[in-house]
Amino acid sequence: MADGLAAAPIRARTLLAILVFAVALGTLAGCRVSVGTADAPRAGDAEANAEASAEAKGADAEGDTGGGPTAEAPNIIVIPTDDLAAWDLSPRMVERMPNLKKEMVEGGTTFENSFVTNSVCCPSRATTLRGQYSHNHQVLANGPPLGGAERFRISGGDESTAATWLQEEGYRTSFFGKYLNAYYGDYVPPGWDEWYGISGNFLSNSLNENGATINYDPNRYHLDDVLSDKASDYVRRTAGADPPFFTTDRPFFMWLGTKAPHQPATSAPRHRDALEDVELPRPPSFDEGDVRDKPRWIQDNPPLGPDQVAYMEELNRDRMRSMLAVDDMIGDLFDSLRETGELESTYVFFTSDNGFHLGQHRLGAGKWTAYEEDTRVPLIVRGPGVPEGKTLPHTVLNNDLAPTFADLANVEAPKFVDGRSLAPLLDGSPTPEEEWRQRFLVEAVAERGSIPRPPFVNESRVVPLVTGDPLPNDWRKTSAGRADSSEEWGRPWLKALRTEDHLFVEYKTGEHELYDLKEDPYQLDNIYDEASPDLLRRLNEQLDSLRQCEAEACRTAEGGEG
Ligand SMILES: [Ca+2]
Ligand SMILES: [Ca+2]
Repeated sequence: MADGLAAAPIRARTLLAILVFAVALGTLAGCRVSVGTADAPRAGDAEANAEASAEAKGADAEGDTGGGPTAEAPNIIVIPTDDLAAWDLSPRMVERMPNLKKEMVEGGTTFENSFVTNSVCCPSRATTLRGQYSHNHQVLANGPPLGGAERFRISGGDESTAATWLQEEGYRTSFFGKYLNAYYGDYVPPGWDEWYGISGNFLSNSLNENGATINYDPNRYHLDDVLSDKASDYVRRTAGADPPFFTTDRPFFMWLGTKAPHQPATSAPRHRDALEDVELPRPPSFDEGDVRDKPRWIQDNPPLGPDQVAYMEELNRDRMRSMLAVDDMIGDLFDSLRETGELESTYVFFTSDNGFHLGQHRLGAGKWTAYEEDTRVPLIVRGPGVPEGKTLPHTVLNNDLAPTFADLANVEAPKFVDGRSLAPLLDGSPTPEEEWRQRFLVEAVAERGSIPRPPFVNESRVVPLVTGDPLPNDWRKTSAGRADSSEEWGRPWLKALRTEDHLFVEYKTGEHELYDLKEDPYQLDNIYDEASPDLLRRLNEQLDSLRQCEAEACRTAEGGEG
């Protein structure tokens, strides 16, 4: 609470000045300076708040009641890391990230069952922005023709996102870091007042800064540090201070998308020698011994070789090292929120765009599968009224973020949204788990569906698979190497149903996987062939009701309220 004390008098004073002046001019009625009632939990000194709130309510009675965020509407910050899996954030790793631990884990609520519905960067990011399954926003892959930032733009997807919804209602909006894949050039998507998007691919060290590309010399600048400085600077220069006369203290919505821990997972120079003792986790699914139960694209992979394992050890350490700069970023961001008196009126969401596998089921380093390793992502939320140091077991999705931002901002989300607001889970009296979502859809297109038709595979053109990088040495023997069409190259097209108890995967090849997650959380034993007809019928029905669902129909098919 101490952090909010400095801010409250400023806000109260500002509010009072605006009211007095507006009333004096007799212009309050019908004007757009909104000082609505305080629905959202509010920061700081209770007495000052009550006073300000009473003033606001009084003004409301004779003034404008619609449009624009209230003076007490919260700031919202979302931090989507890139490729950070839920399993990456082990208790041990959290110990190594003191700011994440203190500000988010101890200061907020951790969702223990948080998933993405399409475990690859670009589709997932479009989902986070629009609150839709990828079959509805139609950004299906990282690059053209099935995905990429350009597809999101051309299809009009970027014209209605959480950013545009909040901006239209008076929020200030700012974007820092990674956007959708294959984003470059001077284009600034709608909805963002300030834009610092990484321009180029995952190796890029360039930012499009409000239309002008700035190249940061990687020998001098660590890009996640640059993003951190820009984000904290944004808070300091725009928030907390007395607004200019005639204007309200408008809340902000911020996207702060890190490069970490995505490959090449370059750490900041100060962290190059850190975490020497970190070891690659080896769960029971690591280098899975018996893969006869699995579909062909897994069966084809030979056991992991020593070189592959050594590579993964080093990559894992680099990934975690790169997260240390993110921890510093969180520290600086919270410092800036405290200094400006904004902390107690700010929600912060820490998450990731997809999970990651590293040796599980004989796969190398990658994502894009329906396995738990790839779909489970961290989600930690801190903000006004959000219980501190708590965990929740509810099944939540990246589909839910955009409608949650809208709800917290008291803005109506469009009807097309498939996800549901998490606000009812954040107020200390969460919806009972049995009344919440019971199941959801995971989808993914064939991994290399976009590369040219045969002869498309040859020695010089082999591209590492996103599902498992690097390829085994004898890649020609894998289903990828044997594929005679681009659609069969890599992991085949899939739709999967995830229930509380089961993961049920249907591939375009006609193959299936079914895991009893209560008995077999590491997905070692595919029981599809021995499952009862009743169970299969039920799972097929549930999958069918989700595979092309839209909006309300998705929520109905997922079960539960919301
Ligand atoms: Ca990613
Ligand atoms: Ca097995």
